[in-house]
Formats: sequence, C-alpha cells, structure tokens
Amino acid sequence: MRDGVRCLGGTDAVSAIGSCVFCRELPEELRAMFRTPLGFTITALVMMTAPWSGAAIAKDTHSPAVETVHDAAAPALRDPRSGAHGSGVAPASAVRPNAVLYDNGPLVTHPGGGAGGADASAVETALGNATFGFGAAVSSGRRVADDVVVPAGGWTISSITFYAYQTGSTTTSTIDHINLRIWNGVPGGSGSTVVFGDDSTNVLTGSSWSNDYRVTDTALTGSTRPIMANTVQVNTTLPEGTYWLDWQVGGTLASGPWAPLVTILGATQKPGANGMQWDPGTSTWGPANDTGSSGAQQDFPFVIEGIAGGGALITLSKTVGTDAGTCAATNSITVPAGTTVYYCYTVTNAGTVAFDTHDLTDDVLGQILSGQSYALAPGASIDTVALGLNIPFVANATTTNTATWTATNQGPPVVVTADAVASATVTVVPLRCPAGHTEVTLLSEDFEGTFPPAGWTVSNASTNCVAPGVPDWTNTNPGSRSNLTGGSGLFAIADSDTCGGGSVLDAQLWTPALDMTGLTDARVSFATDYNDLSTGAGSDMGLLDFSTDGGATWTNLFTWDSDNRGPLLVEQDFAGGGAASAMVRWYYNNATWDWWWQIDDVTITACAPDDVIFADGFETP
Ligand SMILES: [Ca+2]
Ligand SMILES: [Ca+2]
Ligand SMILES: [Ca+2]
Repeated sequence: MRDGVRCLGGTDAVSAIGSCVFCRELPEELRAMFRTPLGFTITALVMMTAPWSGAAIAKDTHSPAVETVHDAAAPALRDPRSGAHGSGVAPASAVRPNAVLYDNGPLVTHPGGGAGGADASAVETALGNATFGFGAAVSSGRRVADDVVVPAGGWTISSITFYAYQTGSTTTSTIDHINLRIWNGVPGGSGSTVVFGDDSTNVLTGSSWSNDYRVTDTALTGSTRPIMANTVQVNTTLPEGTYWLDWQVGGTLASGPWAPLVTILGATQKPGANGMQWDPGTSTWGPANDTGSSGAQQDFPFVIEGIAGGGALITLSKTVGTDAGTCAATNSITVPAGTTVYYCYTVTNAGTVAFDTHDLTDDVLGQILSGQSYALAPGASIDTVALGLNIPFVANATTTNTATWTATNQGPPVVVTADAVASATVTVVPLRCPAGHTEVTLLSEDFEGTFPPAGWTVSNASTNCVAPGVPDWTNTNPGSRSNLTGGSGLFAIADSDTCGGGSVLDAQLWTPALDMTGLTDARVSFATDYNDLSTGAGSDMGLLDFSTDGGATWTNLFTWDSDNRGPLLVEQDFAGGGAASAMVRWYYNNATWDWWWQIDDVTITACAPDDVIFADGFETP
C-alpha cells in the first residue's frame, strides 16, 4: 500500500490508517475538515501517485537512524481497537530479572495504561519528542550504546537484558539475535578497549514480551510495537570503572529491530542521558538525539543481573615434580626421558563469591575434574592432591601443558563462574648414557676437607709469590674471596692477585688417576669462576687438560684467555673412556699479578654397560 503514496512536501511520511498515509502536519484550521468517521483527526495530507515507480518509502530500505512518530514506513497506526495485535495480558514467560545489579532507567510511562491493560511506554509528543526507537538492527549495521558505572568492589555480571521491538509484531518475540561489546570507556574513544564480546557473535539466550507497548501519548493503547525483553549471558567480572555497552539486535521481521528509549513521564529525557548510536555510513558514534523538536539526547534501557562486590574470581597454580602425593613447588622441571612426573593444581578463591562445583581440563592430560563438588569459600584454597588425585605423566619429550579450572556457584540467585589458567613445563633431556648403559660416578669432590683431597695432586712452578706456595691451588682462600663458582663452602683457588707484583703463577691441580676400563662417555663437570686480566699470548691462561696415561702426557680440552665468570657450570666430555689411568687437570698458567681461577664441585662420570655394573658390584642381583 505504501508504495503507492508520496507525502506532500517531501518523503517524511508519518503514519498510516487503513489505506491512508499521513505526512506533514496540517494547519489546525484544516484538521476538522478531515475528521474521520472513526474519530481520527487527519493531521496531514497525502498525495496519491499512480503508478508509484520510485523507491519505496519503507524505512528499512534506507536503514533510518530512528523510527519516529512522523514515520510511515511500518503499519504504525494500525487501528489498535482491531484487537489484531496484542492480548494485553503479560505472558507467563516474560523476562523478569531477579538479581538486579543495575537498571539503566524506566521504560514504562503508563503502568497498566496500554492496550488490554498492559503497560505503555509513550513517546511524549506533547513535549516535542518524536522518536519511537533508534535503529540498532544487524541488517542496517547500526548499533546503540550506553554507559554504566561499576562501583568499588566490582561486579560479577551473569546476564544483561536489553529491550527492542519490531513494528507490527505480535507479542510473540521475533528477536533472534543480540551481539554485545563492553568497552572500558567511550566506544571507539582513544584508550577505550573492548573488555567483553564482539560485534558479531549472537549471545541472545532468551526473548519474550515485556508486557509493554511502545506508543505515543496521543494513542496510549497502540499495540503495534510490543517491546521484547532480550537477555544475553555475560558471565564476566568487571572491576570498578565506567563502562559502555554497545549492542545490536536482529529479528525476523523487516522493521528494525528498534531500541526504545528510557522514558520518564513528563520529561523529554532522563537527566544526564548520553546514549549514542553508531552510523555505519560515516563510521562514527553520534548522540542518540530525539528527532522531535526537543532534540533531547536519550538513554537506552537495560538491566544488569549478577552479584556485587568483587565477584567471582579464582587464581590457579600448576606445579610439577617427581614425587607422587605431594604438590611440587615449581612449575618447571628438567628430567631424563621416561621419567614419571606428577602434576598438582591449586585453586584459590580470590573473590567474594563461594563456589560449590569445579571442572578442570588440561590440554595434554584431558579432563581431570568434572562437576567436582567442593565448597570453596572466599579466600580458601584447595589442591588436587588434597582432593585425592595423583596425576602422573610419563615425560618422553619436553612438554608444556596448560590447564583451565572453572569454578561455579550454582546459585541462587544466579549461577556465576570463574575461570583461571595455568601452565607447567617439563623439560626432557636425553638420557646421559646409551641404551643398555647406566651412568656411574667415578669422582665427586667439593673441597670441604683436607687439601689437596686424597689422591689429588698440586703441581706448582710459580715464582716470586709474596708467600710462595700459598696462593697456588689451595682451599685456604688466601685472598679471602667469596665462592663465586656457584658451589658452596670451600673451593679450590689459584690466586695470582694475592701472589703480588713480580710473581709468575704456574699452578696445576690434578685429579686422582681413574680406572675407566670398560667405561665410555667420560665427562668432567665443575663449578667455576675464571677471572682473566689480559688477553693474548703470554697473558694469564686457564687450561683444562686430560690424560690417559697417568699424567705422563696431556691433551688440551679448552684454554680460557678471557673471563668465564661464575656462577658457571662446565660439563666437558673427554676421551678417557677405556683408559686404565685417566686424569683431568686445571692448569692456571702465566698469571703475572693477575686475578684468579676458582673451581668447586668436581664430578667425573662415565657410562657402564649394565653387565659391567653387575660385575663391579655397583648393583646387587
Ligand atoms: Ca547513560
Ligand atoms: Ca665446596
Ligand atoms: Ca689472559
């Protein structure tokens, strides 16, 4: 029908009654001329055109920003007395928030004053307002936004109810989509970021008539705009601050969906109203101003449900160790391949809401807890060992796994959840020895006893030391230095600095001769601090050598001519396997009143075939 009409003076159509469409306001003196038999006063003239071949006036084609009382796009003024729309009886399933944290403002201006005794939310044209609703349709790309202040202590939000209508709908909801973003500031403003949601995911979980019609103050019983209450699940915690909700609505009808305004009887706007609308044409947010003569900026009604005061919050730690039945202290360990490690998860209630049910999922280990009942009060902690769980894992490769613990309060008044994530890493090192072999330790020395230790040899050719002999390899620490090696307690040191000017330090420290017959993969390891003074030929040097003939001849493993400061652990393989008389030496050479070399915690290991271990009695059958 509307395709056949054009409004005088432009395309600013207003409303339709039956087959008549009304546009511009008529002078008062002409209105009486057009009083209809039904009692309607015609307030505008329409020029019929036949045929009408231009663009339809239907508003949705053009994605208008608002639906106004001057807008004829929808069957706006279908005779409410026809009874065709709206029963006037609140549906049993009407969404009624039951744990309200915040209500952004009233929508109803006439409780029980609408069609069939339902509520009415009236556009107060008498005050110069003209907007039924602001466009927020997915199909139009428009969005609306409004602010909310979360007080100190924060909120755990379970759900938010938004309001929308589609002109011409029945009281059966046609709303099928809401997407929601929550910003920590003005949408799109500098420094504002989205802290929840996105602009596409449908988070609508329920929609039903709110027992309220959007109408005008001159036709309170209109029933073509039943307002639907639309609930979305949020389940998030917001700390104190000012936030903006920014949402969009989808429906199955062509009109809108439209976002009705916060409406207060006798006022053109809610005091301080600052609602905004997104214009996809210009990609800007603008004030949601009523298009009537009032021009008043509006707010949008919404209701937030949840729990106040810090809300639902948990923290999770995940540790891993090699002892069953205990919670390890670290989340990072290094083990040989094939080691069985044990994970432990500790959750702490860091919020103000008690939890009663727990789920735990690990991306490597799978589901660990499912619907576990445990009363976790605010401030309390519980770990999986205490819950009776021993969580073993055979580490054959380096593994970092991440777990998510979800704690739930099953309500009432509302169900809230909190999640926390934690990771642990098991670093797997290759086995020290080849298959069929076991590592054996041939020497272990921490220099805490007499010096040189039994079987060790100090060989000095130093000259002109202030106290000859003393600063050579010793554990008496003549320079009163700290153990800088990474070891502890006493250590071996050759101290050129203490030897004094004019001295030349030339000092060797030999291990005992070791029988490595039948062994392979010899390795020396030691903690050390080598402090070099100058570099180049003739300067101070630190040499690590080995011998397979009891010290008659030596092979150099490395020569240090620059700093290798501690704490430093050196692990050096050497070709001593199979030798009947293998030795290692530390040779601090040509130090002329330079610095020092410290070593501590020397071990020499090798690999023995398992049958040799048997034969040597390292292990009893
Ligand atoms: Ca506001
Ligand atoms: Ca020591
Ligand atoms: Ca040097």
